[in-house]
Formats: sequence, structure tokens, C-alpha cells
Amino acid sequence: MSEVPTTTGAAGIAPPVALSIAGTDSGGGAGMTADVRAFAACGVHGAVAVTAVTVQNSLGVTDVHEVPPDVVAAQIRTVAGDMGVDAAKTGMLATRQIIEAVVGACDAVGIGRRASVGEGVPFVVDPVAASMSGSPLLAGDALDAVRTELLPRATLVTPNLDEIALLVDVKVVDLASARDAAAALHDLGAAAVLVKGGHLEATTGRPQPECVDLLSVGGEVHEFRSPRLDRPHTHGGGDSLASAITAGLARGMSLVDAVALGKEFITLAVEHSYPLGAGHGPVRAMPM
Ligand code: PXL
Repeated sequence: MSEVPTTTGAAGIAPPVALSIAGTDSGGGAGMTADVRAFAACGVHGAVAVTAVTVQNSLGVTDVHEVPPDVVAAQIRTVAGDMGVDAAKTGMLATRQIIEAVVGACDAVGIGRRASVGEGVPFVVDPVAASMSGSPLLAGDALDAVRTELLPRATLVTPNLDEIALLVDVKVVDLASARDAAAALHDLGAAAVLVKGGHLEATTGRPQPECVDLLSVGGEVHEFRSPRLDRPHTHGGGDSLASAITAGLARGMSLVDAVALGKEFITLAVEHSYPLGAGHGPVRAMPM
């Protein structure tokens, strides 16, 4: 996007800081590994609060080890207290206890919205529930904490169609039902909702020439369209989109501009995705 400044900063001038609160992927495709690549490609410094270690390659997840909740919280406080955080995002949060620890630490350092204090540091919630191959990345009893703890603090929530079905029990089949889903997520407290339409072809069985994402914010709905690219290697795509949006917010963009940056970033990343291993390869973070 031509109006986006180059990522090459002057020597000695620090870029903005974005914080990824997410799980690792030993195969380097998804999770915080994808987040930090997207942050770097979008010109921001990536800090991390690791929530879980996944044992994973291109074929799937074979094991998950959660990080103790107090250690997750300490990572957030330690980073924020030193270098400051210009925007944060959540990915895999694994358990209700980790969500509660994340929320406590974010409140303490001013990340996210709170009724009593108002807007804080922009907070993007990507409500990751499962891996591409279907492995659960969030405990069943943690969904309620996503609804009641995370969404009311979210500057933006970025669910895919499966996550929408889990969170608000709306089946998205077209733009009208996408608006209904956004309204239901606003009702749970999210300030803005990005309904990602990428899985519409798979869920409805209807061919989709375009991939349409719908942003609902401030009573307005914005559509972001891109040609639908049929690529097998899209591992980490959702994480990368939410991270590019977070990077845009860290750079001080408006939400609409940050989502436009994210959409351009993910379209290029899918176009240039690459095979790796015997399963699904990752999207490629291209400099913006
Ligand atoms: O893409 C969702 C995701 C998020 N975080 C981690 C993952 C995955 C998908 O596999 O492994 C750690």
C-alpha cells in the first residue's frame, strides 16, 4: 500500500512495539512465530508473552504444554514496564486460568479497554480455538472467559467462521449473517469486529470468487475484498492477519487503515505461501 511508510527506520530510532500473547509452533508456521514475522514485516518490534509450547510440524500438533499463568502475566508486565507496548494481540491462550492471568496483567499495564478507565493500549483478540488440522488450542471451559473477560476489553476481535459459531452460535453463510455475527460479538462487549470470510467456501460449499472480510466498528460496516486464492499452504494465516492489523495500530493507524494494511498483508502472504514439510506450509510475511 503506497501510503504505508517504509519499514526502514533511521539508525538508532526505535520502531513501535507490538506484543504477541500467544503459543509457540515448533515448526515455525503459526502462533507467535508467525506473529513476530508479521510484526517485523510491518515495521514494528515484536515482543512476546508465551502462553503455551506446542509440539508441532506441518502435519499437525502432537502435544501442548501450558506455561504457568503467573509466568504469562509476568512476561506481559516485564515487557510493558520496560519498553512500553504500543499495541497487543492475543492468539492461543489455552486455558481459562491463562486468560484470567492475561486479563489481570493487561489491566495492570493499561492494555485494552475497561469500563472504569476507558480506552487503553489497542488490544486485538484473535479468539484461536483450534489448529488448522483440528487440534484444540483452547480448553472447552475457557470459552466463557473469552466471552466475559476478553471481548469486553477488545479493541478488535478477529474470529473466523468456526470461532463465531463457538462464541455466539451464529452460522455465517452470507454478508447478512456476517452482520448478525458482528452484532452478537458487539453485544458481548467487543468495540470492533472483523468477521473473516476466508472459510465461507468450505462452510457453505458455494464457490467464492472473492474473500470478503467485514469490519464492524462505530455503527459502520466496511467490506474488505480480495480475489480468493486457492492455496494449500495457509498455515498461520489468521495469526498473520491479526498481527499485521496489530502492527498497524502500533504504528498509530486508524482501525480501518490498520485492517486495510492487514488485508493487503495477508493477501500477499497467501499468494507467496510456500510448501514446507509433508503437510501445510506457512504463509510468507512480505515487507510492507
Ligand atoms: O493458527 C492458529 C494457531 C495459533 N497458535 C498456535 C498454533 C495455531 C495453529 O496451529 O499452533 C500456537
